[in-house]
Amino acid sequence: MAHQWRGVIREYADRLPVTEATKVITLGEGGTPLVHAQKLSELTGSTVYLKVEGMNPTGSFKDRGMTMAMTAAVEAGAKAVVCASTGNTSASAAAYATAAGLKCAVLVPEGKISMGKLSQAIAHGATLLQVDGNFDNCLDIARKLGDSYPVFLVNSVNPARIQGQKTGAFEIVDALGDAPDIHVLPVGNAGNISAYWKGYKEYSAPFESATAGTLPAVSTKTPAMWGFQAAGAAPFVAGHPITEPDTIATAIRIGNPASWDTAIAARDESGGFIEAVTDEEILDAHRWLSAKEGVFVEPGSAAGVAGLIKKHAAGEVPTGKTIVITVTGHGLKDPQWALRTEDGSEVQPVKVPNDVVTVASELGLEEN
Ligand code: AN7
Repeated sequence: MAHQWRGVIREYADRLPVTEATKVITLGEGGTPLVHAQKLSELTGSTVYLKVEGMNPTGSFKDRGMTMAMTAAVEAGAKAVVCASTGNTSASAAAYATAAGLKCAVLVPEGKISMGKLSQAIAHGATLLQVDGNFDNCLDIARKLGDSYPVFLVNSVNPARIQGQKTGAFEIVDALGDAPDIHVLPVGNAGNISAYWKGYKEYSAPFESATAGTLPAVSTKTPAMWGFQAAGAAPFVAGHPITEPDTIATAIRIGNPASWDTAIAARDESGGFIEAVTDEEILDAHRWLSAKEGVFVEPGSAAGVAGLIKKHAAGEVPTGKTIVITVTGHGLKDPQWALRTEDGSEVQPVKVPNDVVTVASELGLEEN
């Protein structure tokens, strides 16, 4: 009989802070495809895979953390949740709050989140407030609300979120049979790089399960973590927070990452780095993924691929290795970028009359 994936909490219950009695809030997140990236593999001479997180229920990796955060909110007896967001967290929080029967408030930077993400939060009935400020300002307010008002904070400063997101690393090791040599991903608020590193570390050593005793190590190694930020929003590259972050990749338009210390630890303990890619490099990688690999992502999600391509051009990507890149969100979140050509002009679909001969000629086809 076919096995229905049960969501990350039930699939990895013995490695998460839950018990048999926990009321699990899930939309079936996780279990996302690990796709062999043929052209990136050919380019680099390493075996490159894409962990396609756009396949989650709300179209981004945020759902892995949100199932845990919303489960924790219900366990804590919360009636309402709040988050700040560049868009994906708000979409996810809104959907999971609906599943949990909780009220949801989301704070987003005015004019700086994509239409798809805005639509999701509204569709799921969240109260959406557009703040006259950037994501970092929104997160400040959300934290203060969580501290001083009766609302439960579901941003990744809530450790439940990181617990859920670490399952991405588990799935990759389970699929490959061991950890990859290098793990590449975009870095914004830095929750995900922290979560993946936690997951890889936990899988590489015996694990004291709260419910199942000592679990044996699953992997023999851990990968080097390679993080990439947008050049206009690269506090880890600068070495300090940025007050006016700017990039077309609105998902990662973040100047003061909440998970600063854990991201630095992930970078340094793993023998990796966090570097920057320009908006043009991000858009080139976005185009590469859709046109060469068949995988449509939102611009921010392409930052990791942009970084790998840039590192390869600099001769700094080893051959013969296994490399996994997390592509974090779906292309339909922010589809307008696909309609922009390399020179920046708008793609104009060709109009034709209702006539097969003209259509065939337009397609360059000759009759058999
Ligand atoms: C597609 O939704 O911060 O480094 O508020 O949406 O864990 O923050 C989104 C971040 C990468 C960066 N890719 O991950 C939010 C938010 C996509 C994202 C990131 C985000 P983190």
